[in-house]
Parts: sequence; C-alpha cells; structure tokens
Amino acid sequence: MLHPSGPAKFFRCLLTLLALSLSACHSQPSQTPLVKLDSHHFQIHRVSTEPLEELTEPRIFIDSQETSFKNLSYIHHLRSFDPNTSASQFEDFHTFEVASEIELGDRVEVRADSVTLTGDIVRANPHPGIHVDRIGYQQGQPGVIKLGLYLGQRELPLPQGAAVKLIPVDGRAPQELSWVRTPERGYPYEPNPNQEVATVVLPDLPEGQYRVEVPEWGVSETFRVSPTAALESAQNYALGLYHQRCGVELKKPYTPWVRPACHLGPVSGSSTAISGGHHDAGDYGRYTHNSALASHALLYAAENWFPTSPPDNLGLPESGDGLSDLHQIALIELDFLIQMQRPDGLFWGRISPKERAYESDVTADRAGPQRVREGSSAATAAAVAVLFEASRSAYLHEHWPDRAKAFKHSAERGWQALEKVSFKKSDHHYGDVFEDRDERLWAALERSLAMAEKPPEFEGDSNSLRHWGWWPAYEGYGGAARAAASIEKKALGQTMVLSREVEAASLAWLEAHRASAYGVSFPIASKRHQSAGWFFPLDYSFDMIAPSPSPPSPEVLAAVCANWAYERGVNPLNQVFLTGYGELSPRYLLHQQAINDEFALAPAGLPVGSMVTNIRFANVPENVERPPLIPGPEGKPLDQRFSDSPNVLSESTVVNQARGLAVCAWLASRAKEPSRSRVSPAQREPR
Ligand SMILES: [Ca+2]
Ligand SMILES: [Ca+2]
Ligand SMILES: [Ca+2]
Repeated sequence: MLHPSGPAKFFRCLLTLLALSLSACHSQPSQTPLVKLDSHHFQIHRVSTEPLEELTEPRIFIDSQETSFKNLSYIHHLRSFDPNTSASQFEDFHTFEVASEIELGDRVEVRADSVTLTGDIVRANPHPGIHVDRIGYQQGQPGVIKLGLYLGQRELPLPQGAAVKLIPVDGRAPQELSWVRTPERGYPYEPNPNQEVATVVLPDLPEGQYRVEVPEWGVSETFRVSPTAALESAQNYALGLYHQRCGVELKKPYTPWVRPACHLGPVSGSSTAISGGHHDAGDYGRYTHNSALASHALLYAAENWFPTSPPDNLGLPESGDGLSDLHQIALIELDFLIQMQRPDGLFWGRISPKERAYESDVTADRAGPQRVREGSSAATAAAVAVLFEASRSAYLHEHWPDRAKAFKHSAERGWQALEKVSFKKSDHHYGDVFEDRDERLWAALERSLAMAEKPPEFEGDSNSLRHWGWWPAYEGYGGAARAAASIEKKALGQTMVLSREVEAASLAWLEAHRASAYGVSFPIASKRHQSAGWFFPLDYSFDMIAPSPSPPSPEVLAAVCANWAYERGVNPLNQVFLTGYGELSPRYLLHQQAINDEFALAPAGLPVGSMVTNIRFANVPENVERPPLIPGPEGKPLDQRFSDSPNVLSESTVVNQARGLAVCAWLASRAKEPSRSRVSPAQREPR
C-alpha cells in the first residue's frame, strides 16, 4: 500500500550495491567505493554479515603517492538482526580527513594490517549528511532540512558559507536558501554531540519534487512536497491501529496484511464474554490501563482539536460514514473496557494467554486460550476516568446515546467499588507510577464533570505531580490535568495547580525541541541521565498541541512538524522510524504478528522507538544465536544507537499509536487551512 518513492528506492539500491561490492572484503585488494564527503574527507562504508573489525594502522596512497591524513574517525552499527533466521548485518564507516584536496576520480588505496582496499573517489549521491523528510513534506506547513554527519570521534565540519541551493526537479529555477547552525545542548558532557548541525528552513513550496545541493558536500535525496502528506501519515497511523484490532478479521482493501479474526474463544476467569479492543503492543495482551490511556488520547483529540469536524477519511472500515473516525476507534476500546468490569465493579487488569506469558511463536489468529488477570486499583481508576469522559461527550450523546449511558453507568459502578479499596498492585507495571493517586484524581475530576458536581480538592505542588520530578502530565496526572483545564478556573481552587500542568508539559517539550540539533523533543532530563527507551516523538507533540490547538503559536507548530519529520528521516541516521514505507522502514521489530506472519515487511503504521540506550532483545527463539551488541555504553550518542532489531526499548504500545494518530490527524486538518507565516532562521532562539 505504501511504497518508497523512486528516489528513495534509488538510495537503497545504492546502499545494496555498496554492500555487494564490499561483501568480499577479505580477499585482497578489494574494490571499494570511496565516497567524497567534502574537499578533505572521504568515507569507506562497509556492510557485512559478520562483525567488522576496525582497520588497524591504515596508510593511504592517492594515485600511488602515500598521503598523510589528519584524522581517522570510526563508527560501527548492528544494522539489522532478523530473529527468524538469526541473520545479522553489520556496517561500519571509516572517515579519513586528508591534508590535500580530494578530487573526484582520484585512485585511492587504503593499506591496513588485515586488508587493502582500493577504489576511486566518487560523489556522495545522495550525501548522507543532508537529512530530508523521506516520506514527504506537507505543503504549507513548516518544513526543515538538517545538515550534519556524525563520523565517530568527530563530526563532519559544516561547509563554508551558509547557503544551499534548492533545486526543483521539474526544471524550474533553483533558489538559494540559508542555513543556521543549531547545535545540541543538554548532555552532561562536552562537547555535546551534534555541534556541527545546521537547519535549513524550507519556504512555502508548490507541490513537487526537490533536491538541495550543499556546496562542497553534494546533493540530497530527492524529496516530495505534497498537499496530502499529513493526511497520508494519519492514514498510516490509523492503519497501524487497525493492525492491532482484536477479535476481527483484517482484510482488503483496508490492508494487504490480512489475517483471520483472532481471540474469539471464551476468556477463562470471566463469567461474561470479552472481545474486541486492541492488542497492546508487540504482544497480543490487552491491558486495561493502556486501553484507558489510548481511548482517552483519541477522545480528547477528537473533542478538542478539530474546530470544524473530526476526520472521517482515515482509510478504515468506519471511514466515509459521516461519523468521526477517532471517536469510532475510541469506541472499540471503550466497548472492550466495559466488558473488563467485574461483577464487583472493579476492573480486570488484562487479558493474556491462559497457560504462558507470551505467544511469541504464533500469529494472532492461532493464539491459544486466554484468561483475565487481576487488575490494580490504578487500572480501575483509569477505566473509570475515561468512561466518565466518554459519557459526557456531546458527540457520543448525539450519535451513540445508549453507549454514552452505558459508559456512565459502568463508570459510576467502578467509582463506588474503587472507594472501598485502597491501593492494590497487579502482576504488571502499567499504571504503577504515583501508585494510583494520579488515576484516582483523574477519575474524581472526570466524575465531577460528568455529574456536574464540585471538583475535588487537590493538595500538593507541581513537583509531586511530575514523574521523576520533571515529567509533567504523565499518565493519570495527564488525564487529570486535561480534565482540570476544562473546568472553570474559579471552581478549581487548589486544583488550579493541576490544570497548569497541561501548559507545563507543552513548554517542557518545546524547550526540549529547542535544545535538540535535529528539533526533536527528547527530554532534557533524559539527556542528563543519558538514558533512552520507548521514545516516540509524537507523544511529545501530543502534549505540545494539548493546551491551545487552534491556532497554535508558530513555534509550537514548527516544533510539532520537526518531531513529525524526525520520525520520517530528518534524523542523524536518515532512518524512518515507522513501518509502512517499504525498504525505508524498520523490518525486524518486536511484534509477534510481524515475526510469525507470512509477509516479509512488518504491518504498516507501527512507530518504532528512535532513541535507545541499548538493544534488549526479546522474542528471539531459544535456538537462535544473538549477535554481539554494539551500541552499549561506549560513548556513542543516544541518537546513533538504533538498530533494526526486535528491541524491547523500541516497542510501541497502542497509547503511542493513539497519540501519534491524533497528532497526524491534527496536522492533516491544519493542512486544509491557508498557510501562515513560518519561523525564519533569524527568529530562532540563540543556542
Ligand atoms: Ca467514520
Ligand atoms: Ca499511577
Ligand atoms: Ca513476517
């Protein structure tokens, strides 16, 4: 359904050619393309199925003359790991800086202890340090291109001057654009990574295909500017959630990743039937807490972010029926939630396999019997909160009045049951942060809104509301904050402090965007701790949009677009962190259906965590040998550690998917409005 564009295919072909030409690098001497990065740097890129060794004691001969070099930088990656076959791909890059000027066509020989490589200097086409949105920019929305290349121990220096040429592929006149240096800050060591990184702000461009040419460096991949890029993105995210649907057949024309209906049998432990909802993540479990957070994200966006009407064009079976698709997806989850309520009013915590922890070796439709498991009080409180929220939706009352009534009844029953129990943990960690204080407060606020009663008093300061002391609007307190923000200020009293958390989250992620060379809202506190996992840029965009979606400030809009673009290739690795884009997408993610189904590519629309501390494998069969771990604590920046592997730290949940869908749908709805002024480089904050 979604395939890479021609130029993107070309880029991959080029890499494949490089890989092929290097596959025999143990025979000597080996022919190797030597890519010119600028007038004094050239790079050797090797790809191999075996771990690669750094070249030792290399000497360089250019046209048979030994030439001294000033610097040699080295970086290597585990490029991919296929858990089904245990096939690994390793890659490494040696970058030489030489004193003399490099000419295209120069014949170079690199003699190292173990190997001699020879080749001609060729143009980098596309240049790996020019980072564009590989899926396509949304016409009329702020778009940026980033310049920068991490080489290992150092970075490629930015070129002289501060201009690049934007070249329309259709032959229209090129135009000159300027770049501005946007170095990274926030890591607790010097120098921070990404100091030689610059931003080119694209002007308003007509639909078409473009390239940029950077003096001394070369040209970018061809990229697309399209009036429908954001809508296509929303449709891909919607498709990703479709792929997680439980209890229904996945079929054409909605997806090529078809599968029969799954998990239709009775659920042990429950006296009533339970079906539907979404698989939580890469596994087939269905968790009450995440189910509540996902339906809340969809409902909240649907109710608050669309000044006219929420979208009905997401490419789903529900699309085109005149009803809001976001509400309809939320309803799938809400209908599941009320089935998770026990006779005593509390909620089960999850549904998972009856006899084992995970079903890593089967497709969803071949999964065995399931059973319910005990839930935490946090899970019940989260379910109560979102059911009250749904029950007060005017949209639901208009279109599904019976369901709105049923949700309210269920929520009140849950609330009454909750009042009789104190904090209770379950057998999994979802919702454990702040124990159940956040979910209970969220439920209490939603109840006061649904019942038109006085809101509860909250006694505490903003620090006590933040995960690890710095993360505003986290989980239940996020829901509570968004509920409080819709209550009249004077009725809130002390609880005012809570409503301010919506704005605080927006500001925190805007500040993170400003501190990032690539414009991504990776939390500054995570930089301080040099820790990353489950990082999905659109989660942060969701929080940035939440306080004032229409109209957003130009800087918020630019920040949301930068996070969106980061996932689509505007990042140091030129990696697309989302499935559905053919060869551009990760392939070996931690996803039971993807691992076991007959399709080579993973189902579309699944975000893959882009920033990771390490690779923690899961779902790798016992008899499959794991490759050596490369990223590790060896000083490689966090944004360089991604590997196309079944990494637990990159696994998304339906909550990430729901937030991502909401953000893309919002961007698509904005695309219908006339374009507005954009942030120019001169207006950017000094760094
Ligand atoms: Ca619809
Ligand atoms: Ca909690
Ligand atoms: Ca597969």
